[in-house]
Amino acid sequence: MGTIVDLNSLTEQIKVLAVEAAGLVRDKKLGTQSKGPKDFVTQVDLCIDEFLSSRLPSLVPGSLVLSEEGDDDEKRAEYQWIVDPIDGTTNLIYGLPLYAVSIGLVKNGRPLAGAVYNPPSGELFSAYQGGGAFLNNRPIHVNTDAKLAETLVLAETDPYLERKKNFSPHLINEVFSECIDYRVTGSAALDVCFIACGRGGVFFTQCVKPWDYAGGSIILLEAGGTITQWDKSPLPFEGKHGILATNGLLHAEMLKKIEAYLKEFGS
Ligand code: 2AM
Ligand code: CA
Repeated sequence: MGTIVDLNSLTEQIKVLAVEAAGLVRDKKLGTQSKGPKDFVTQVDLCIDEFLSSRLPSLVPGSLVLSEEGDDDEKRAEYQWIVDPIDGTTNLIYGLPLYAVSIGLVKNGRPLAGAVYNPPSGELFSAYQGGGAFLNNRPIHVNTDAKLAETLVLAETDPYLERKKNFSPHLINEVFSECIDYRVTGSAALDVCFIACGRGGVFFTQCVKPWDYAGGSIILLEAGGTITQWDKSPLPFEGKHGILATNGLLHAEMLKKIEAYLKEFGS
């Protein structure tokens, strides 16, 4: 028989762990290192990673942790924690208050529960399957913007991609000519949560990895939104790919735009 999990109490526990993890490193020296072109990690990321990797598995028997800062050869399990100790590390380094501790629980490749915590604001987003989505324990919903021309768009710029293969700035430009305006927060996890609570109607980016959206995806779905890859296929929770997160109403219009854009410029 499979493991039976009480998602309500589990989500309360991961909310506590996300806040506790952020508290552990409040006065820690950053100790910034480079992981690759325009891609950084700090001692804060590593310290939170160590804490969450040691605490999460005991919450669900047999579960394993996949973390941005963990081992590459992490094994897969029925219940998988997908963790970004700090999403928005470049913001943390520059003192911009847009970064988050993100914890997602996925069962056989489907999102079950998540918590995303932004320490500077104290905003804690959370959800579990079937339980609704919350910001600091108050219910949240996507907005009702029904046209691209009538919404605010969030996007990331994918600076670590090779310039010639990076379509994001061009697509942003294309969308910008139509929407009210766009914003780049620097944290994909927060972008997804911001769509969940109506702070924009659309979020897209060309290249993310599972830890960037695992926590936020269930929060957006429970808030009434839609999240897929750029070709409309479901999120794989592995590899790297584009994502489109919307209030649901704008998904088809954006998919069409992405498809047309890639046909013209994308190869
Ligand atoms: P990070 O801060 O955890 O690295 C900013 O453009 C967004 O993209 C952030 O969510 C950031 O997450 C993520 N990001 C940064 N480097 C990345 C990479 N090499 N591949 C995929 N996503 C990345
Ligand atoms: Ca990270």
